[in-house]
Amino acid sequence: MRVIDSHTGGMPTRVILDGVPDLGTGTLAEQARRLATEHERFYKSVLLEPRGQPGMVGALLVKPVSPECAAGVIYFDADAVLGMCGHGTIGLAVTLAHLGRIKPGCHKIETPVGVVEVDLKDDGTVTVTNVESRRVCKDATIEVDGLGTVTGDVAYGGNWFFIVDPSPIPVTASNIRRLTDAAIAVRSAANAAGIGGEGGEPIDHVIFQGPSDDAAVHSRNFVLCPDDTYDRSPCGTGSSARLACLAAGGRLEPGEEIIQESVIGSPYHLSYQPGPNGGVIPAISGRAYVIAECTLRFGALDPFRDGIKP
Ligand code: PYC
Repeated sequence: MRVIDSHTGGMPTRVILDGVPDLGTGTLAEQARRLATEHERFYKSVLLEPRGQPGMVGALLVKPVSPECAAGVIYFDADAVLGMCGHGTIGLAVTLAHLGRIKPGCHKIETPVGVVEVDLKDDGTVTVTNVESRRVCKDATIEVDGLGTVTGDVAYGGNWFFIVDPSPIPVTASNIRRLTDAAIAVRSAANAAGIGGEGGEPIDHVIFQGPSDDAAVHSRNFVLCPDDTYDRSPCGTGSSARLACLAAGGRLEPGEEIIQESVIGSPYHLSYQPGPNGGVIPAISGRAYVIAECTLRFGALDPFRDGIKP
């Protein structure tokens, strides 16, 4: 299986070029469901150690259903198939350019949750225009083991987020272990309380927002992913959900640009335009770098062929 690895603000993406199971026909959402239910062993084996690394997101290239799209992609982490992935889309654009499949300019990419657009600049900066994002609940209150009462917003940005602002724990790299444990507890409590999307979708990511040390930066975030790793980037879908909350709260005007940094200090430039259904259309700008081109091997005698299961 040939793959190309990149990182976006430190967050790895593995684009899979070939050697993948047949996901059949139908929409990308249907193909993503098949990947999640019928090929769990396969997709986890691509990302789990020793073949993969913590935090890594896989990007499975598929034929787009919509002919206007340059590519179709299904993202997944080591625990779940994702609706969308912002850092992965920045990594994908840089990888497709590396392969000579796209040139600088605007390109549409099809994902299970809809068509997104990438604008690849000559200097390698990529702006992702994401699917419409929205806040669905303000100030939901939950009781969390070890933290007490926690209040947060529920928002959609291509995945489902519970956003706690301000964070109960300072958002610093030295606190990553504590932040991870607290975010796992928040996600469990939110899901146990039945808090999630309008259609009953569970919370898959948790965000803690805190201040940055840099006056030019709007805020710093910590983002917990479904596989219990943290996002090294500021999380494109999480930043989209955050923009929806800022817009709904009247805290950011359309077109106004802010910088969001991750817990390790990686920046994204963010802005939005009003969406057709009352939400926002987010624009997320960042950079990615290709770091490896390799062939993955799955030896029949390898006791860790499927990866080390946590
Ligand atoms: O950038 O949207 C994102 C993302 C989701 C999970 C990891 N990164």
